[in-house]
Amino acid sequence: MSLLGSLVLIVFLSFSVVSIEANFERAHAFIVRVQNDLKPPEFSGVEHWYSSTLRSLSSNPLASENLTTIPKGLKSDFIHVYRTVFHGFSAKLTAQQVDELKKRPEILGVFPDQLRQLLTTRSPQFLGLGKTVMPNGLISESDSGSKVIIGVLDTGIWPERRSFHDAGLADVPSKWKGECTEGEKFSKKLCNKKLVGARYFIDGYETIGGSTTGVIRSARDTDGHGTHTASTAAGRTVSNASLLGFASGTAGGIASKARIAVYKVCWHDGCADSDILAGIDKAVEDGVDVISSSIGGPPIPDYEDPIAIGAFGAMEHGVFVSAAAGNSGPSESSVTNIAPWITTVGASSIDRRFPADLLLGNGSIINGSSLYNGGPLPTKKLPLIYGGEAAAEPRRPDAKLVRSGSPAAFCIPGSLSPKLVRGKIVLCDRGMSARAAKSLVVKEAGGVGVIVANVEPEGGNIIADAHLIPGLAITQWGGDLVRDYISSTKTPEATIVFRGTQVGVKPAPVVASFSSRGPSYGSPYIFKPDMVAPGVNILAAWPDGLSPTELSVDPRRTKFNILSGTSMSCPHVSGLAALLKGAHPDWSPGAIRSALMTTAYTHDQDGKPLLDDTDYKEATVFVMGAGHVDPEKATDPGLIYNMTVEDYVSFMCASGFSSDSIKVITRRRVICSESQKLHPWDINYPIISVSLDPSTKSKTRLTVTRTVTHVGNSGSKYSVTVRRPKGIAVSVDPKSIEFKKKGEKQSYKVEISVEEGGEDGAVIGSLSWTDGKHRVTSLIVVNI
Ligand SMILES: *[C@@H]1O[C@H](CO)[C@@H](O)[C@H](O)[C@H]1NC(C)=O
Ligand SMILES: *[C@@H]1O[C@H](CO)[C@@H](O)[C@H](O)[C@H]1NC(C)=O
Ligand SMILES: *[C@@H]1O[C@H](CO)[C@@H](O)[C@H](O)[C@H]1NC(C)=O
Ligand SMILES: *[C@@H]1O[C@H](CO)[C@@H](O)[C@H](O)[C@H]1NC(C)=O
Ligand SMILES: CC(=O)N[C@H]1CO[C@H](CO)[C@@H](O)[C@@H]1O
Repeated sequence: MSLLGSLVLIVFLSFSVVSIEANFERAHAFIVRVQNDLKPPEFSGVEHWYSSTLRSLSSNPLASENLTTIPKGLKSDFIHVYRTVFHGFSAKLTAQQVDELKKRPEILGVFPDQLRQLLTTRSPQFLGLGKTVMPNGLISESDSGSKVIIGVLDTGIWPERRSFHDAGLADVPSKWKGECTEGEKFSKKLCNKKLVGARYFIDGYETIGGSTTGVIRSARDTDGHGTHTASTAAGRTVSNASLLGFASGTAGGIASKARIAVYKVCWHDGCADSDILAGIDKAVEDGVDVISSSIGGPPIPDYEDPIAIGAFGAMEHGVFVSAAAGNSGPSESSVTNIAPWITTVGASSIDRRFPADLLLGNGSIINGSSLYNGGPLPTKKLPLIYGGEAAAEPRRPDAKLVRSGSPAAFCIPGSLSPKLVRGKIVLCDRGMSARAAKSLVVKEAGGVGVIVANVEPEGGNIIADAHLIPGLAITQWGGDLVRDYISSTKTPEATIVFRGTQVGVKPAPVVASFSSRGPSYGSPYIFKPDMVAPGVNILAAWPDGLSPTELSVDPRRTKFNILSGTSMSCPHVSGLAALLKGAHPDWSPGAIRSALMTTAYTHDQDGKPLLDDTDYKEATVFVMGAGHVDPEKATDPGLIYNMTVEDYVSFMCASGFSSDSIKVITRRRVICSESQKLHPWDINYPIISVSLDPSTKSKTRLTVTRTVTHVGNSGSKYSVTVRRPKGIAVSVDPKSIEFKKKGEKQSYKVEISVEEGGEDGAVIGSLSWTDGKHRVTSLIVVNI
């Protein structure tokens, strides 16, 4: 796990323990899944029934004299009641009450509420919404998603930004049933034909004990994350956008006419599951077509994850759910949001950078990146020191060399000695604190420049920041070289040259080292992330009153900011899904994902394999799923691998989920025996994955079945080509398929077997169906 990842985890753990103990003794917030069809007829509605159930529990919190411990603003027995994608409620319960509830026949599951986190890499960084992802044919075919509504679950919105104006937009689609909830600094008038709805959900967050200091009780965004993601997915086109002059040009979201509905579920300390679920529930009830959720928690089994369960309900209603994969890469199996019916998005770079060079005293030039907008440093070199050797605490006499891992090495506040740092450029290791905060620490200690160096395993993923003093970010290898240089001379010195914005950078795209990876804990047959999209250096709208570094001492204000994270890649796919839905209103969420996956590319602009900036080796299927999204091709994929609710139920049966676990997800009884004939590898997912074992005779060959739906307008004939995984034989039957009309389905079988001399590990190949015009590609992954 990355240093940043462990820091977040530590903060999260200590936070939840403290809050539960301090605020609520032993009672805690829970989400309760109820089987609604068991409601006795004497209750007029489910809420009445749930309420009666709660009041029948021993030491009911509302019935007791400790009523005062119920948080302010919690007016009823419930935190939330869920009606659409999830049946049940959330409430504050003691352990005893939970036990009592679990014994009741109608209770399908009781989940402790918890906080999840936003998935930016938290510090200002990069690039603009490049032309790389602006699909022209798709834009016109879908009318930029004008009839589509995207529900954004995030920190709210800054509605006055130009990105959210509604000039020239058609009327709000008639299916829209949502509302613009009034609140602090947010009047109903702020909604328009672009921002069609805005709600906020804070009761779960308050119950769990999240900090409410300075909180604005409305959908207004005081964090920036939600404004950024909403404008990435669906911001209007705004000319003359830039961050402090960087990445200047026209900024626009992917689906620039799609409508935005905001569900503010995230607050200062994170986002409570109970509130996220309330957001999804309302969004689907309101009539959104796409849900965009750049929020993540630890990966947990689907039937224990209320968000995965809510997303299942959304999928049943035909709503496409796209979610961020997480920023805990490059650790293996770090991917979050792993439910098979969620589209999980990893992050890659685009072809725009902000180059800055570090010139060392011995003549070496190290390439870096920066959004520093102040004056240049003198060309005459300045003294250079490593933070690890400039600690404020007394230095041990033997501490000659590099003290990596110490607070001073990371330039943590208060760790640097002003005496050692004054007038110098300071090398700080990335991690343990926000990158831009390091420049503030150096500045306060009297330093004149800062170098933020990646440490293992961040590799080549350099994130540029709008530092408060001249500063730049460099790679892990650059950092090693600078430390070597510092220890090789008595008078280390350096200077920094800033080179503005550069486009057309190669190679691009490159998968970001922070992007969370598979294999997924969920299932070896579903790949997470499913795909990658731009998530490095993304320029999008930013609220008033916040600096680009998010540091309170930073006086600069800007209408756009540059951020990185899978938080930024998720809304790219949400916007693409809106365009695809606009062009093809009858497509299911599974069809939209299939179109994005079978047309994704695994090669960069020069035709070389996509790289992973951890080590600049080839990105594997566990890092990028099917590959990088290609919007133009996705609009006309030729064939799709559709997935229905029944497909997912069969898959859960075939994967060995118990009927009870499945019932928790589906809300209805499922008898598995019927569908168990299916093997989990037969799920109609656009990547084929099997496990074979050359040493066990019965496991050296497998047959996989897939069904394709023809979505082209006229009849056509497809034939298959196979790129065999190393040491594996693949045979497809039939080898060609003819379709007479749109909507026709055909199945094919793939026999996969191990040949002599197969290697251990995962070997990867692919099969493509082509009709001369389309190319429908599925990766084949064989685990040996
Ligand atoms: C573009 O933005 C810059 C800085 O925000 C401003 O100084 C300039 O006047 C703007 N130009 C136009 C044409 O709006
Ligand atoms: C480093 O930067 C210099 C000057 O900006 C450029 O000429 C050179 O190609 C860069 N090297 C790499 C490896 O990007
Ligand atoms: C500068 O010093 C570093 C570290 O000792 C070394 O790797 C590099 O080659 C040197 N550069 C030149 C131009 O000598
Ligand atoms: C896929 O399946 C769903 C659910 O059965 C259906 O509504 C849809 O029309 C099918 N085809 C496509 C292209 O989505
Ligand atoms: C009925 C009940 O639970 N009373 C408790 C209320 O809270 C105080 C402490 O805050 C306890 O001492 C009471 O037993």
